[in-house]
Amino acid sequence: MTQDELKALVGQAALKYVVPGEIVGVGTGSTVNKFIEALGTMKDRVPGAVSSSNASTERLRALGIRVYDANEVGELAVYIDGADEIDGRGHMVKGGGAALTREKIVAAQSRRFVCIADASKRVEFLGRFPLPVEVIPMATQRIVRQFQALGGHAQVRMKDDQPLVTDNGQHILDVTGLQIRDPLAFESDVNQWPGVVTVGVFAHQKAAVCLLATEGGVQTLE
Ligand code: ABF
Repeated sequence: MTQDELKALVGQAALKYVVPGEIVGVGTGSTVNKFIEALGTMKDRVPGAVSSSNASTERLRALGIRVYDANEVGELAVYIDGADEIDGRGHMVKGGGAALTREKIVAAQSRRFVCIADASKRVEFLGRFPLPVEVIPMATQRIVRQFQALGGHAQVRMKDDQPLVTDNGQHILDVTGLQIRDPLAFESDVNQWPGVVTVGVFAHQKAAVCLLATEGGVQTLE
């Protein structure tokens, strides 16, 4: 199977976690795009979605799925999103798609995080994938030095020769060279640094369920 087919498989498998009659939290990325396509087939059974990015919002609306503002609704039953890395305890690195802040907000508003990914995302320890961190531009160079002190190397993510600007008007640092052995402590620590909007470690908002697409089918890790 191609990676695209694996993503489609797991996107389809996530439908069984959508609660009929309840608004669903929807993440961002190419795996989630497959889930959104699948969600289109049951759109008459859900009142709508809360989305974690402008890109997902556009796709949802194009399928006729209503998108609610997070402030218009209360707790969501389920949030379905991808990841860049996931460990055996459901801790993830996210933000390769630059939507990590809104992803964390919608995840925090949801009772259950269902992570959908292909098997290449499963790791023993987080840190191989460059860690995305959304930052207030004024604080960038100080945060770069703080990561340097931890043995990391942070670079501003660029797009068309300019720093990429997120949906929230901020910048992204991608940090290599980190070994994140204690994701909960790491997330809490970096969150305290002035100018950090969101660190891409999702340990406090970890996945309750991970659907992993493999050649042999979809594995469910709980
Ligand atoms: C989002 O999309 C992100 O947090 C993660 O960075 C990315 C995974 O994308 P893909 O499904 O395209 O690999 O879930």
